Amino acid sequence: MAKDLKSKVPGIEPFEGPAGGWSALGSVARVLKDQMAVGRETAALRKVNQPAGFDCPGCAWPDPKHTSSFEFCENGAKAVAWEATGKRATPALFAKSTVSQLWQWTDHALEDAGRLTEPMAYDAASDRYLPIGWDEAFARIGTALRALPDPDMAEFYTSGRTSNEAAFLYQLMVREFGTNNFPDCSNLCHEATSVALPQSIGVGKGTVTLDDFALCDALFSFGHNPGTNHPRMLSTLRELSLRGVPIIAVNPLRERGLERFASPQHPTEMLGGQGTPIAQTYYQVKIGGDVAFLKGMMKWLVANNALDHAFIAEHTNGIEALCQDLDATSWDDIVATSGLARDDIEAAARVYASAERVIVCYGMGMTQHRFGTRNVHQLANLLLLRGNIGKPGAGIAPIRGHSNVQGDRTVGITEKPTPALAEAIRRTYGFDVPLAHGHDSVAAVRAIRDGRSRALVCLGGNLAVAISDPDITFQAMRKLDLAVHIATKLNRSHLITAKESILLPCLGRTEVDLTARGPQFVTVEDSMSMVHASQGGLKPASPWLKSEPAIVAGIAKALLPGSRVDWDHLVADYDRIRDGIEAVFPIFHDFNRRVREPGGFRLYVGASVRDWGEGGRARFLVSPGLNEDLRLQGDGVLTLTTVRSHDQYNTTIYGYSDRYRGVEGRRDIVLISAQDLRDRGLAHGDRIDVESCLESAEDPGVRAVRGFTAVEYDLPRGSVAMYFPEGNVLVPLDCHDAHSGTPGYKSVPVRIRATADV
Ligand SMILES: Nc1nc2c(c(=O)[nH]1)N[C@H]1C(S)=C(S)[C@@H](COP(=O)(O)OP(=O)(O)OC[C@H]3O[C@@H](n4cnc5c(=O)[nH]c(N)nc54)[C@H](O)[C@@H]3O)O[C@H]1N2
Ligand SMILES: Nc1nc2c(c(=O)[nH]1)N[C@H]1C(S)=C(S)[C@@H](COP(=O)(O)OP(=O)(O)OC[C@H]3O[C@@H](n4cnc5c(=O)[nH]c(N)nc54)[C@H](O)[C@@H]3O)O[C@H]1N2
Ligand SMILES: [Mo]
Repeated sequence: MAKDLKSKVPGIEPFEGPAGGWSALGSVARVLKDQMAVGRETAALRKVNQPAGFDCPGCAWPDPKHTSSFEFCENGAKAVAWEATGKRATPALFAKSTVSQLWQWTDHALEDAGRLTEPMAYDAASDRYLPIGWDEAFARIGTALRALPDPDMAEFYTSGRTSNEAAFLYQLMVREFGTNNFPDCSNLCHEATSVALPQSIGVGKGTVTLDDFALCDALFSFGHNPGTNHPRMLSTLRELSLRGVPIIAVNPLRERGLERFASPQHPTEMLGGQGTPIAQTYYQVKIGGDVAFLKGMMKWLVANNALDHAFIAEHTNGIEALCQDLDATSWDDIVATSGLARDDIEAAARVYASAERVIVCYGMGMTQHRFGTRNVHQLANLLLLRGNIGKPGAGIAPIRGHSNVQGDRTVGITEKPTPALAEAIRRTYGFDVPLAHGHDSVAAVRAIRDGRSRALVCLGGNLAVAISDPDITFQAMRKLDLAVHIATKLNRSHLITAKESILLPCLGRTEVDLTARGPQFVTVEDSMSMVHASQGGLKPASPWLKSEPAIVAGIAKALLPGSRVDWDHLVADYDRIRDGIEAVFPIFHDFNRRVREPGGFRLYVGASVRDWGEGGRARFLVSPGLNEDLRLQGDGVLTLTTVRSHDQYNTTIYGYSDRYRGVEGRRDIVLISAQDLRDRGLAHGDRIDVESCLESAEDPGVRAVRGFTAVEYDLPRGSVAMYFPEGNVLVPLDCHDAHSGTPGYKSVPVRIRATADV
């Protein structure tokens, strides 16, 4: 598209540079200046991902072993600056502004108020949050929870920045209380992975380590945006590219980080301007067209006898059914659904077949669909066809989001406890664990909507904004008896007040966590099952903050007067919590010793060594068709995906610059192809309304976003994109993957028309 056309719309100007480079350095300098605590933050930055430092809260991409030089990362620097900020949201702020006034602030402004400094409780009479002592806060929470007729009427949310230690204590408290209601951010994220991969390969985690990337000879990237969401991965991709390894990107949007990267670690590249090319081939698949693309590749492999027959015979079940399904799938349908030519898909299959060791990476573009689980099954099928799981240099790599989202699940945050977990907790702590399955995130919000749940406790996060259908969700949460938020910063969920609402401010990763027995460290697990220690060094943002483990223990003591757990003993010394984790989860054997080794240790992942779990074999799983629900749409319907901008961390809006996509100073846009604009008689820059075509039996009504600006963009015809969370109003709660509950944020059928002048 012509540059002059683009510049006519305010804030829209194509970005020609590489990912990384000087623009990334400039952006970090700006955020440091804006957060007004340069000394504190730059001290913090020197400790990111160092052997004796703290784990970067930015993402779950692993660290190279024994990192010795600071690995520059724009995303990480922003996440650290945002937490280590000099700004404070003190009681004075809450005295000045009522909750109704704060509600009018933008999401950016709310968090930009700075770190929460004291426990606060909502006072309905004055519509204000007022300071409250810790003991009083814990007592009120305990009383309100115990007043519920049934523990299953409370929901306990976890966001994935929480450490293993805090998460373990939290699930212990909740289970002793008597429920498995554990909605968590993973339900909104990689749940499709956690459901699909155990069915395919016996374990719900990735099978590769960072070392495998040095050995692979082809890499496929499906539906993730490393330049923005896991920038440290770009160093790995750059090395592959320089080694001549083909990188194949499959993504409806041409993401700059997958195109080219200038590494700030390499001064010569910074001088050169355009950086290192990343993807050898870029397939702009239609939104939701990945299964078609994958089936096309697999059809070619079968037709050309490019399978690893020995591996298939020894290690797998189900090949016949897969071949029948591929036979029954026509190339015409594959081409129509993927939006790609047969020759191109076959070319991708040839690259795949000529490599001995292939890694497939994927993110939210695969999981956040009504058919997320089916997407992940097909990725596993592709790898299994050539024995690309369980050997060096090959495997599957789900790219996790939050820095400890994987660890939280490993240490027991799950609404579906196994009998083995229940038994291990009973043996270790002497109480019976409920076995009935609890609520995931969508089920929790539905229960709140229907009045079946009356209390919500959140260990971090911003559930109301992160989940689908905010209009329904906000209204529902206002009817709660109790809302508790353990948080570092103020966000919109905190302003949705219940009869009793309590805000508990906690220490962040960057800060010293001191108990009577000395400074403590916590542990986290990255995307590749590496567990390591994280210890902050900064002075806490306020003297009243408590650590997450201490807050959980405080609530537990108030909630469970006759508890079988000695909470004070555990939180005095986190080694004791880790001993508990090891007692309940044998894969953590020798935890306290192994985590003290530089770089930590890797948890056992069976599929990495071709141990396929129950049944002894990996399974080809068939899902007939090509996600036909995408095509039941009628005339003029487009498929909308919701993505992160370059200047946000989930619901945390750092600023309004989506640099690599050429968007500055705004978020109220819809990216749409020239052809789709023309078909509707629209032009670049027109104001448009987006209406959801998803009907909800549970919550009928029109879901729409009005007055956004159409931005002509290089996208496949029929595919449009806007930002998360602005797009969440278009997704009804009951629009989710049937198997994993993951909301279909990435394939919403919508209609677009010009905004009517009023
Ligand atoms: N700076 C920053 N870092 C982050 C986060 C953040 O918000 N900001 N969030 C963290 C979290 S919790 C997570 S889960 C990860 C998320 O990291 P990503 O998985 O990269 O998340 P998204 O921004 O949602 O981007 C999804 C990508 O999928 C593509 N896509 C959309 N629909 C489809 C489709 O149908 N098919 C295919 N093949 N591709 C599609 C989009 O174009 C986009 O490039 O990042 C983590 N890291
Ligand atoms: N439409 C659409 N919706 C989506 C997505 C999408 O791609 N599209 N992505 C989904 C995904 S992948 C995810 S993971 C969810 C994210 O959902 P959440 O994890 O619930 O949301 P976050 O925005 O990460 O949470 C931000 C808040 O966490 C708190 N916080 C930050 N650090 C800490 C800490 O160290 N301790 C504690 N206790 N609190 C802390 C701060 O108060 C901050 O306001 O959103 C989901 N929603
Ligand atoms: Mo996520």
